[in-house]
Amino acid sequence: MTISLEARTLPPILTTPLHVGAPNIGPWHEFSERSQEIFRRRWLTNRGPLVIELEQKLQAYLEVEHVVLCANGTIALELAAQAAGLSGEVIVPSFTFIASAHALHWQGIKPVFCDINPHTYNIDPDAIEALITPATRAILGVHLYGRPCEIERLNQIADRHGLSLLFDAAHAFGCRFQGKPIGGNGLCEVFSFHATKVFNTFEGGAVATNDAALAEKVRLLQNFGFQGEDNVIALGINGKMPEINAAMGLVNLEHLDSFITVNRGHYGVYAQQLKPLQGIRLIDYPDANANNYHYIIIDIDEVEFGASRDQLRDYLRQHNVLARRYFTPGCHRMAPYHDLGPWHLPQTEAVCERLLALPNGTQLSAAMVQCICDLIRQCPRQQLGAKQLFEVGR
Ligand code: T4K
Repeated sequence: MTISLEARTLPPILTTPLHVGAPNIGPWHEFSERSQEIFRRRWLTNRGPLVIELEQKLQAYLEVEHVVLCANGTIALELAAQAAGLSGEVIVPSFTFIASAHALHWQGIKPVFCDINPHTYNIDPDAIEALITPATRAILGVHLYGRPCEIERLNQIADRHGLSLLFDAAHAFGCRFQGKPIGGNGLCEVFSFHATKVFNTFEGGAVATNDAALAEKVRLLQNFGFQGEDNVIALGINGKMPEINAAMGLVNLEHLDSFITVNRGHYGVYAQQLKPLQGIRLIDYPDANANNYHYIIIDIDEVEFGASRDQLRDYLRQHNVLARRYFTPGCHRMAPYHDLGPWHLPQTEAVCERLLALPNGTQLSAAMVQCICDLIRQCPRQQLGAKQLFEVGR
């Protein structure tokens, strides 16, 4: 039996497109004041006072000794890899944004893709040791959706095999692990402050570390390798953050708590509204590790829900809800990595078919979240079971 549920007329509040990743932005007048300072000083980039101020504030916020602001998260990952002296092979999950792999490969390192734990969506510590070869130099864990990796187990594996441990913490700004902010684990943790992140500097990123030598090396490499005014001592690049980006960061940092509060409120509405829907599971953020609630990720069981992830995505897009398939396909299926295989990543393959990211953030009101959930409920489905018919009829 096929039952099609007709969508209601589009509610007026969903008449403009809702993006996943619409930026959270502090008040214009605060940014304008900071920008005027930059104009007055005529100091635009190359570690100006606003970059220094933001680095200091981030060190305090992240409870780490060193934060080096960078032009973006990808270049921050590259700088971290080079400063750490990595080469050969680095073990990394395939289920992540492509930049985690690209940053390594741009450094001439082969990313060796590891499967994920399907319950956490993070790198599976049980799958790592089988991938270690004489060429392996490090593990790059990714705290996907801000949910911390199994940090202690990764530490143990890295110690046992003499590997470096680094983290791609692009999603995890404002998140905590066992009461401590994400930022101080492993050799370093790397953040993205791209427009779409919970905390943005337009574009931007940072290497956070408690290792003074590593921080110094990252600073050297992000400024062409200059020591002093005219002496280059290493193969560097331009990876610096301009002042205007730091101005945005200083404003947004003041308002970060309110952004997270809004995210958390919306997450609560999603959780309540989606709970009765069979076949849809909102990924959870256990209280033990504070999260920034920035990612609203649903895991769709196609058989139970009666529509596939892609059918639901298409339906939502028709109604101005621009849901995203973060992160499909896995990195291993894309260029240039599919040619570096074969890869055996059954959990990654399965999860790639099921997850969908929904809008969140200060662009939304609770009523809009409610409308998105209504749309999900109204998505045309096949072979509705008795329980679903009951839910739909409520
Ligand atoms: N590691 C991980 C795990 C990452 O997720 C990322 C970045 C990185 C490393 C690298 O960090 P960065 O070098 O980027 O600092 C987006 C972002 O560009 C990327 O930063 C992010 N992860 C990734 C998850 O998402 P796209 O290609 O999906 O972006 P795009 O342009 O489609 O934007 C996403 C949505 O946001 C769109 O639907 C529109 C909306 N949007 C976007 C921008 C830029 C806005 O509403 N306003 C905006 O200004 O990659």
